[in-house]
Order: sequence, then structure tokens, then C-alpha cells
Amino acid sequence: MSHYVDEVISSVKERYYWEKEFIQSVEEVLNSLRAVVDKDPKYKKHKILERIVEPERTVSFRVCWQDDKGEFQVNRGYRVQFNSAIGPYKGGLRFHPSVNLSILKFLGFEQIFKNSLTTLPMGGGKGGSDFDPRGKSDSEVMRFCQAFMSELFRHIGPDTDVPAGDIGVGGREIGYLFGQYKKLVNEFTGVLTGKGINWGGSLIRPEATGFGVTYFAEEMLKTKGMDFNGKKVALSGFGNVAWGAALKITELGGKVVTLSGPDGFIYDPDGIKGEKIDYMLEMRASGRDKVQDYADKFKVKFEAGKRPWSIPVDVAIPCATQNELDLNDAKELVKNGVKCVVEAANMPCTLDAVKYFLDNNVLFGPAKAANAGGVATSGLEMSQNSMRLSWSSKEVDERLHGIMINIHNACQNAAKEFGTPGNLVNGANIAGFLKVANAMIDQGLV
Ligand code: 2IT
Repeated sequence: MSHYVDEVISSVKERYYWEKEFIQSVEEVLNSLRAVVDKDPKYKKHKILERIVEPERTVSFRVCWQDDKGEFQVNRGYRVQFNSAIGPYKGGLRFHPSVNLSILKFLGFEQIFKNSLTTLPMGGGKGGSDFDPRGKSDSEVMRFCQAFMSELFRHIGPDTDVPAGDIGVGGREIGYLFGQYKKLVNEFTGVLTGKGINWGGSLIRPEATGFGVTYFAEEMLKTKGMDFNGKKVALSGFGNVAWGAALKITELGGKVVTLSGPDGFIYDPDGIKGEKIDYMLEMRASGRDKVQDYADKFKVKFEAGKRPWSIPVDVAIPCATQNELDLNDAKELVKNGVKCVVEAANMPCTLDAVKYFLDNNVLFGPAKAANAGGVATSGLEMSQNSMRLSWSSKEVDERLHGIMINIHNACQNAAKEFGTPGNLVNGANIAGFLKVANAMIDQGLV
């Protein structure tokens, strides 16, 4: 007789065979849950796995807007409202030409368990568009955001679904989206997070994902008696997540030596610190999406078309996008003595790369735990909005730090309880799952 987990994985593979990324994320989560569903038959009885892999609702819509030349443009917009068992749907919006339902379903699925791990009351969702922000003028971005929100507004709300940023959606886009929502609904509410500091945003939200990843990595290193001091660190990407991580790692005495972009990677053996970290913000604001600009400005090595994983480092933190680190990269990192790999992007390591790290005793921090600091701080923004108060940077940062320590402990404990001590992949999936699954059972068949 086949196992309940295998049955559900094969039915997802059959039904959604073209949704490659979604299938990958389902396999990753469900394979961790074997011991959980074996121990308690109630999950099978309530068909929790069959239910949890189906979004509660998926909205897809047309987005029409006019470019600066006056030409009409058509894009596709989506919101996947995946699971609301423990709170309103919550998760980012991604604007990138690669966006499709497979990618948004994988991100929304991950978000369910990640949000559960934060300990805050947030369900899972994700959305976005195949709009390409690269090379667009400010007015084009504004018109696109307004057109996108003109449909999305009827599906979201501060107690229903609270979107935020992701790749291609930062403070500027959240501003335009919020402005349009407010105009249409005539309410000033916390319907989006990542807002500007003068209109309901939270201090530390921009830094939160990178700071959170670093706090999580620090806890991982501690279990082997190590810390960031003097460690060489490879980051990929150069956006918001890599920026926050570079700031905090440098503060803790680590040396960040790489960044990457769609064009290649840079290697800066002196360390990316001070004005060089500030320059990451400039590169991002330029909208050029080229990390070569860093190499030109600071006269360091640029490798076109390559990823940074060939550089010998103690800690590797992929901060760019899904599947940016594969088995060959994992082998190269292990050969060069990497001690700790932490996923700051969502699902940046392929399944075989993750297995290789675990098999080779590398400390491995999975995204849904390690990068939960971003959405956790979104949760703190929602709390502040509800209270109509704002906390100081110190207060938000301390809460974020506490949450990341708790997540690490929760993952360690779940991994141990279910027979795979030290395996944070299993720990994160199990701890995230149990809260949501039990809430679904409590709330009946809906
Ligand atoms: O992947 C993520 O956790 C995010 N893009 C942040 C989501 C949020 O609602 O802050």
C-alpha cells in the first residue's frame, strides 16, 4: 500500500503537471510530514494534505495600462489566496516577467508554513504580475500599479488579505498601490505592508528580511560553537534582502565578499561594507538590474553570466530567486569547505542541492524559517496599524530578533521530536504545518 504522502504528491503531479515550481514546493513540504501523519491518523481522516495543497481561492485578471509612448499594454495579474486557517491571507506581490500561476502557487504554499512559524496570526497568500519593471519610467510604474489595484482592491482588505512587496515590488510600488486602494475604497487602513514610514509603515521593515536571515544564521552557527566574526560570506542578488543581510553580517564582524545579478556576479575580497552597502540601494533604484555597475565603480572582479558559488566561503546565503543554487553549486561549496548555507530567497536551492548539504553535514537553514523575518515584521506593521501607534526601531528590531530565535528553537524541537534532530528542513515544515492543520480541523470542513 502506498503512503498517504506519496498518494497526495502523485495526485498533485498528475493534476498540475505543468506547475513545476509548485510541485517542487509540495514535494519538499509533504516529504517532511511522513512521521507526522503516521503518528496521528486524524490528518488523513480530515484529508488535510489534499486540502492544504489547494488554494482556497485563485484570482486572475487582466491589467491594461498605457506606456509613455501612448501605446496600450496588457499584462496578467494574480492573487492566490492559499490558506486562511490562522489569519487573513498574507504575502507579497511579485512583478517579474517570469510570473505565472506555478510560481505564485509555490510562493503562496511556502507562505502558509512560513507565516505559521512567525507565531503571528497570518494566513498564506501570494500575488503579482508578469509586468517587467526593468527600464520602465516612474510614471509607467505608477500607471501599472494603479491599473493592477483597480482590480485587486475588491479581493483584499485589512482583515481579508494583506499583500506586501516581493521581487520587483518595493516601497515605491507599495505607495502607488496604497494610493489607488485608498482612492477606490475611501478608507485609510493597513491593507498593505511595507508602507512608507509617514503613512503607516513600520521602522525596520525594509531591513527585516536580511536582518532576520542573519539572526537565524547566528542561531544555527551557535549550535556548533561558531559566530559571524571573521567569517567569509557569499551573498547572491543585490536587492532588498541582500542589502539587509550585508548590513547585519558586517555589523556582526562577518565579511561579505560577493553579490550577483542577472548579468553575473562580483567578487570583492576586501568586503562589501560602508558606502559599498549604500551603493546597493542606488543600483536597485537605477532599475538597470546590473551588478556589473558595482564592479565598474569599485574596481573589483566581475564574472559575466556566472553565479557566486565557486568562491570559497564559510557561509553562503542565496538572496536572489528560486532554484539559483543547484547540485553542482552545492558540490562546489562543500568542496570549498562551506559550513553553513541559509536560504534568504524563497526556494533558492534545488531539492537535490538541499539533500547534498544535509548529507554532507552542512548546517542548512530553509527559506520558510530563515527568511520569515520579512513577513514577521509585516505582521508587526499590522499590529501597529491596528493600535494606531508606532514602535521605535529598537522595539521592532528586538521583537524581530526574538521571533527569529523562537523560530529556530521551534524548528530544532520539531526536528528532534519527529526523529530527525538537526534537520531544520523537516523541523520548519513540521512546526509550520501542525498549527495550520490543527486550526483547519478545529474549524470544520470549509
Ligand atoms: O516572501 C516573503 O515572505 C515576502 N515577500 C514578504 C511577504 C510579506 O507579506 O511581508
